[in-house]
Amino acid sequence: MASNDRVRVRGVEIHRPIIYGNTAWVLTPKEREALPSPDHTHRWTVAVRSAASAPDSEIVGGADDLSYFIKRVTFKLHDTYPNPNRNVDKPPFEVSETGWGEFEISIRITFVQESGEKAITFYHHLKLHPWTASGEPEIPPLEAAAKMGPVHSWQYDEIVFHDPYQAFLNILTAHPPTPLPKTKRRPIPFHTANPGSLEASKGGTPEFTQEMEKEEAERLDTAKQKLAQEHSRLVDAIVKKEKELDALKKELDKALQAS
Ligand code: SLL
Repeated sequence: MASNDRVRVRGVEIHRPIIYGNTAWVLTPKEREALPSPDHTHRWTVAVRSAASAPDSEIVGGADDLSYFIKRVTFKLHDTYPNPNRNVDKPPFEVSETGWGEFEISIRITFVQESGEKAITFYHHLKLHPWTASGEPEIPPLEAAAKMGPVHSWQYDEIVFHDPYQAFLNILTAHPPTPLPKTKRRPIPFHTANPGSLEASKGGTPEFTQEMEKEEAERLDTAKQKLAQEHSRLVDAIVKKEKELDALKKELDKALQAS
């Protein structure tokens, strides 16, 4: 490594978009019979991928190979699984399993040595059962779920590097991420932060878009405005109550003096 490679480039912030989450499929009765544990009802894949999808791909995201900046992804599964700590040292950064239950998966990303970055850890709730509009039963019967197709649960995020080492910055800039499509050309991934997207998420392999990012920013803006309104409403109510309290105190003083 050249000596200036170990110098941090101050003031630079560079990010890489990723998605993490899972896709789950209901096992057919035949597939279940073939398993060592026939109580398993689903097959699933949990993964960390690039946000952009390859054209006409059946998988969510994954257009870019992320191994230029990711050295290892460790998926920590539920303790009911053998060797629950699964280290994946090369792409695709994913684990496929079968099972019967949903649980929290811890995902730890270790970056390439040149980065000098600490590993990051976050969580994904493994989703096996279809998303439902509120009011419908939580978990539909398996046969019904099978007809609805695979379940997708994916989160978009950006890994931000502050003041990167020169060597790492060179690596990053040599690998620009594939941009997301501007607008929707496929179903969009459903997310609980946007419950209205249930219909738009149906009918095939979903894909993230730039439009979704914009809409998310707008939802955050609207929520912020609503909070500010609610805050000032409550402040007004407090001021009013304090005035009432003052008036009552004065009345009480008068009554005490008169007695
Ligand atoms: C639940 N809290 O009760 C969760 C636990 C565990 C999931 C889910 C099978 C593992 C195996 C499996 O699906 N475990 O048999 O290897 O819903």
